[in-house]
Amino acid sequence: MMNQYIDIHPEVEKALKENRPVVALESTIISHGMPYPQNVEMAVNVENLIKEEGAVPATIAILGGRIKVGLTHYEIEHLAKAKDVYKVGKRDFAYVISQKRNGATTVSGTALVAEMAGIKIFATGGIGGVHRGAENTFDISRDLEEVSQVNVAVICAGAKSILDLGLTLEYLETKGVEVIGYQTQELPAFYTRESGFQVNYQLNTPQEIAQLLHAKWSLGLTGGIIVANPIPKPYSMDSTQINLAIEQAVEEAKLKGIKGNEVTPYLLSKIKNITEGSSLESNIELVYNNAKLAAKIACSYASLK
Ligand code: PSU
Ligand code: MN
Repeated sequence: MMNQYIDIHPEVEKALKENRPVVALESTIISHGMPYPQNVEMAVNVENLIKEEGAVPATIAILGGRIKVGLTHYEIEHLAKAKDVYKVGKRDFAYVISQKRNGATTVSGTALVAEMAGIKIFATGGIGGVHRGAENTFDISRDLEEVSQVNVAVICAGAKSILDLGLTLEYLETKGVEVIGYQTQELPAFYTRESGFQVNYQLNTPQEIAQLLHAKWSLGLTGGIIVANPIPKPYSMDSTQINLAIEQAVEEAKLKGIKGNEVTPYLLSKIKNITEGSSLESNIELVYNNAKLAAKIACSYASLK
């Protein structure tokens, strides 16, 4: 046992020992990103898709003060239903653990635990970033800082335009995080395949992404990368419609004085209501798409070592 506060699921531990591919998954998306019961269905399906690709899923969360790397179905169900779940990034771990509470890890929290466990590949929906108006609010997600510090590749569908995508790219550049477009030169914006912004580099196969990771980490260039994987065409939303919904949600959050770590969950649920649920369907499909790509990258990476 590498740390007295961490429980690694036996299947995950075995895979890690044998250098077999493992994909980390976050839990904020379950507890604070989607409503019940769609959240459980999504979480279970994602794990199955990763297994079908030949990798081992490891959903990460805190239960009763224990960091769990790999959850049982019962634990996923509990996390999806419970109301007393903290949203956990770096600053929240010590409190939630020492007080024996439940916590759902964000991209930053999950990346941190993945690093502790030795998991290199992590699939999610979207990452946090620099919020619009950050020049006044200083609201910049811990996700960016954490990804720049841990040796973990994050596979996502880009970032939502609830964020300032231009500033988010600048921040990542400062931190030395490369943004790789999977089969695209344009940064996808979560619900849509286009954003008007360019990625740093386009790569077209999981093998090439695994080779990039190998080169980066073999050279001792610490930190993660972002793989931006566009939402599949049949589920991508109309830009005008989704951007109107986002504008409206951002405006309402401002009027209501929503702040800090409540901003992102508030915006997500508002956007879902405004689009009458169609944003939720898109959100779920893009997570599946990212999980499959992440598993393929993990398999390629494992074969390189
Ligand atoms: N984007 C989504 N769904 C989510 C999140 C982001 O489309 O559930 C979650 C992720 O866990 C991400 C977190 O790490 O929100 C970022 O929150 P904040 O902006 O407070 O850093
Ligand atoms: Mn924030």
